Amino acid sequence: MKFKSEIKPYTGAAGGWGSLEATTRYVFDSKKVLSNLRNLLRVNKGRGFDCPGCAWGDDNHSTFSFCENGAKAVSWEATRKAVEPEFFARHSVAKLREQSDYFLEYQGRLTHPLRYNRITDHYEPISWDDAFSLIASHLNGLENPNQADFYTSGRASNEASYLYQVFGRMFGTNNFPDCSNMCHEASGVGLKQSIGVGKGTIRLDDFEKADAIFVFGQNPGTNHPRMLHSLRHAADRGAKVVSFNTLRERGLERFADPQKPLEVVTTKAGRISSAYYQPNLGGDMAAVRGMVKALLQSHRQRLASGEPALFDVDFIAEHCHGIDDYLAIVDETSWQQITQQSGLSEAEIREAAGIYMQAERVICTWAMGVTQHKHSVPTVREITNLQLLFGQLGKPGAGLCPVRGHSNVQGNRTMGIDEKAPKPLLDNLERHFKFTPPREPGHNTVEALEAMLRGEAKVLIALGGNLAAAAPDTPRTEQALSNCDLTVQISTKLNRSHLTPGREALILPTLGRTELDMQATGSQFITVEDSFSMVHASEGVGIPLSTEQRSETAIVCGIANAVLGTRYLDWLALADDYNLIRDHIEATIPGFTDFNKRCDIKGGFYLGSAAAELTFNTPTGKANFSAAALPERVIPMQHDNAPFTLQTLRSHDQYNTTIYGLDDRYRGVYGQREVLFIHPQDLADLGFNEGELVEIETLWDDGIERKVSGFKLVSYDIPRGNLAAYYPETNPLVPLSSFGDQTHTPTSKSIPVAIRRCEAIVDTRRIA
Ligand SMILES: Nc1nc2c(c(=O)[nH]1)N[C@H]1C(S)=C(S)[C@@H](COP(=O)(O)OP(=O)(O)OC[C@H]3O[C@@H](n4cnc5c(=O)[nH]c(N)nc54)[C@H](O)[C@@H]3O)O[C@H]1N2
Ligand SMILES: Nc1nc2c(c(=O)[nH]1)N[C@H]1C(S)=C(S)[C@@H](COP(=O)(O)OP(=O)(O)OC[C@H]3O[C@@H](n4cnc5c(=O)[nH]c(N)nc54)[C@H](O)[C@@H]3O)O[C@H]1N2
Ligand SMILES: [Mo]
Repeated sequence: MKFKSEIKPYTGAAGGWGSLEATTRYVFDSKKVLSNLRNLLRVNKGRGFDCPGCAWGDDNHSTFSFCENGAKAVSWEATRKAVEPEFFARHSVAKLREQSDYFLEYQGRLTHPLRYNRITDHYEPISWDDAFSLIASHLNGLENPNQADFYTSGRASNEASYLYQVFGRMFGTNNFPDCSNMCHEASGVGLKQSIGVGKGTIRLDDFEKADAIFVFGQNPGTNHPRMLHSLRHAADRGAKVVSFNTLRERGLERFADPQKPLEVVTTKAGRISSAYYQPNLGGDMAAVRGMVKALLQSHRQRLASGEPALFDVDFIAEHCHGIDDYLAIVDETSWQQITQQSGLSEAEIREAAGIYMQAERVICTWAMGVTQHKHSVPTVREITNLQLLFGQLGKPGAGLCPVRGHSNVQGNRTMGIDEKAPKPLLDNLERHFKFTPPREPGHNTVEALEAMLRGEAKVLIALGGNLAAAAPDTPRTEQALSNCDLTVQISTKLNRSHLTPGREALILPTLGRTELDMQATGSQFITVEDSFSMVHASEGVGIPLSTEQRSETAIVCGIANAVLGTRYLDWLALADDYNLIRDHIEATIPGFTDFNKRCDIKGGFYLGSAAAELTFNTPTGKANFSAAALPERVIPMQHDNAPFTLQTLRSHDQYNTTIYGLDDRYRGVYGQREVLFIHPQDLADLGFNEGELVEIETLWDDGIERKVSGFKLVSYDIPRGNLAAYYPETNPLVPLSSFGDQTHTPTSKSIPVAIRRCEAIVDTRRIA
């Protein structure tokens, strides 16, 4: 395949023609056009299947409820291309390692269980029974169950992830590292401390009632395209959408609705953001603190002149704890520190505060621009502080909304994929299944990798995902995986993690969510939970490519049966009938009463949120203000001054480590991924030209060299001193030892770096 690489600014709106054209191009590229389209039409409809794209909710009213990137995800899964055993006979693992992630993905679906042969360096077919026995012999041979790690990526269904954690705990460990550890961990931790529940408080239709929506550190045009509909409709009826984003993101500026044909034809595009602020990387806590400082001043002025209070003093008195300490720290925080850290002027921050104050009902949303920093927990809590001051909880059109990533990552946590399992969950499992679950916390993702590096963790089982490419510090992550005695990847597609096998390794091919899941009692459906705590059923329709592929649920049951036998549970009976699994969920997880019956409710059922009902399950029984000082510096530093801070983000043509294509249309990048966005004046000061190639080096004092080279400079609307480049290519730059306080989330959005010109660059990887 040949790619023409060019950089040209995108002038259209997000959504619109470009979006439709790209969707159909992707669908028609794949060989099974008709069934692909039929699949698309059923996404999120009736029972149908849940879009494996993102965790945004469904409104259930538009006829075409899919977005361009959901369409890509579906058609990518529905490809009829297959990587069969002959492919692995032809290519050694060493040879495959020379290929790009794009090449690996493009080979198609995995169809047979495979076992790595260390002597030949090739994967070879293995029967399912032999694969399960191999896993059992490794796991049962460990000195201690904590030598095993059970990773989960957020696509796994409620049923599969529930059984997976039950199995892991019966086996004896709480080692459940998951993608959430690298993602929204800070939202869970921060919200739990502030409002007693680690989830958002709003529902999808709250967007129809909000007067203002503040969007922090998020790029919905690419990553949650269906959110653009909500933002666009809100903007159309006069609500203010205020964006805080380090980059100018096209999708936050204008959006044409591809689901309204007329609009597409006329290319009329609605403006989304009424105000757009570009803080420094990591500057959001300071920005919000500044807004509160300005609002506090108005509040006091009002009180002094006998006017009604600006803050919701009744709400604060009745529902909140810690207001005095918080306001004291706001008073202590200087404007100088606020403007220096946020990179925004006092005037800009006062303007944002002005918009906030005019709105009766406010929603705050956020994603990775907030959660992947060292001080992400206090940042999430600062956003919560702002909302609490104005009583923006427990009323329609208002609240807190961390916008999740993977389509079922929130459900995974609800189902107990949690290395720090809450006591009530363990108590319930103990009571219901009559075993003694381990009580000490297990490994999160960074701790699991460290344990593998030290040789303490010996077996890794991965229920989806691509740890080798998704985790930080690539060479060390790869070393960690290779150190294992056994790595097991339950996957749909070939990826980098298969190419860093442990001493022994298995690839177990699984069905995707769009596919028919036929078991002994008939076709099965699974359930998922979206960002708005809505649980709904999802049933695939596509005919699986191979009879050897198994559902994730069946694979988990097969492993558990081989390892534990029927001592606690008849695992194979559960795999035959997922209703039985849902009965166990009902018996052990709060909120799932009548689970099987409620799966028939169209659009799903709401799990409820205590905080949204103003019940705060915190130790104080109230919503807690957080009186944290601003961090000493916004980026984690070991050197005194790094010239630049780098964020690593997603392009339009990727789903995390899955690379669909090499374009990033809204940012005007075509046919390439190794680009570095930089402010034009920084470029000029360095004496570099646009298009020149540079080497990027992390400044971190642990004696390890971290560099990537051959990145093309692209001048961009970004604050000075800030840079941006795509993940996963830049993961070699993120130190494993640089993570968020209280979260262990790699600081993927704030890496201290230097750049220098690199002369010749030899690209050894081939595209296709
Ligand atoms: N198509 C598609 N959809 C996806 C995914 C995908 O890869 N592709 N991934 C899924 C997953 S797992 C997740 S977690 C979500 C991710 O969704 P996002 O969080 O939107 O993903 P990123 O690309 O990491 O974008 C981060 C955004 O925050 C901005 N930003 C970065 N740092 C800062 C900061 O310090 N302050 C502010 N104010 N802004 C900042 C960046 O400029 C960028 O716009 O999307 C999900 N949906
Ligand atoms: N530098 C940097 N690093 C990051 C981030 C960042 O912004 N910057 N973001 C982080 C975030 S937010 C996340 S969530 C993680 C993502 O980390 P992961 O969830 O581990 O990675 P993915 O790329 O989503 O996993 C893709 C693989 O999952 C498998 N797969 C796809 N669908 C299915 C399915 O239905 N079942 C099963 N069993 N397997 C399936 C395929 O084999 C595919 O190759 O990466 C994190 N890493
Ligand atoms: Mo994520």
